Amino acid sequence: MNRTQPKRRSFDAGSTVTMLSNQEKDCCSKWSCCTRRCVFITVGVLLVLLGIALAIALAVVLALPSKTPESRLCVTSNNYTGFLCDDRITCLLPSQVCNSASDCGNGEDEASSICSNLPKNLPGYLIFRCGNPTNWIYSNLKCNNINNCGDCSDESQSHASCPACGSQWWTCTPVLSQYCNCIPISRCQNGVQDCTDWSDEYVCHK
Ligand SMILES: [Ca+2]
Ligand SMILES: [Ca+2]
Ligand SMILES: [Ca+2]
Repeated sequence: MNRTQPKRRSFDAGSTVTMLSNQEKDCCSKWSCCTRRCVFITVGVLLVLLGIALAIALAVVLALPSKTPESRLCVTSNNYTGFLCDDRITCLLPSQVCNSASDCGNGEDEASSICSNLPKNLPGYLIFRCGNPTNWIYSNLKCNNINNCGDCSDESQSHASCPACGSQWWTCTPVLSQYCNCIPISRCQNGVQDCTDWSDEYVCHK
């Protein structure tokens, strides 16, 4: 006796999956019926896009030139605060900067970025403000016993904190306005009055 097996309803897994995927695709455009899988996909895509945006922003920031100028402060062989050339070795005296002579290998000591509006664009450590603040001198000319400011404020103890005249100088009130508190000892007993009290000719000995 032939028994007829009841026909089973075929189940096409592939078509079912395809059908569900299409439903999910439709759901992705409708938030109200969005499936959990759809949410995960959407969040994942957003995170990837955010990561790309952050990477681009970081690359742009790193590619930008630093706005902080590189320090050129250095100390010269005779202990003046100076200007460091691009070679990171040569240290110029302040008075060698913006003096119309190229002293650094690449001429960076005469660059218009620092020399175009003196002394405004010069680093502050290269200049000294005189008693009259509209006047200025290069800082290495302070306390050199020469009247560079014109009012001797660059040689005064009170304004410039200068030490006493050194051993190669004779302390007196000079006749010549180029000196302030002393004269070079080489001018003692030279037959010319250099001190108002004549001490350079009668007291000082070379
Ligand atoms: Ca120069
Ligand atoms: Ca001086
Ligand atoms: Ca003299």
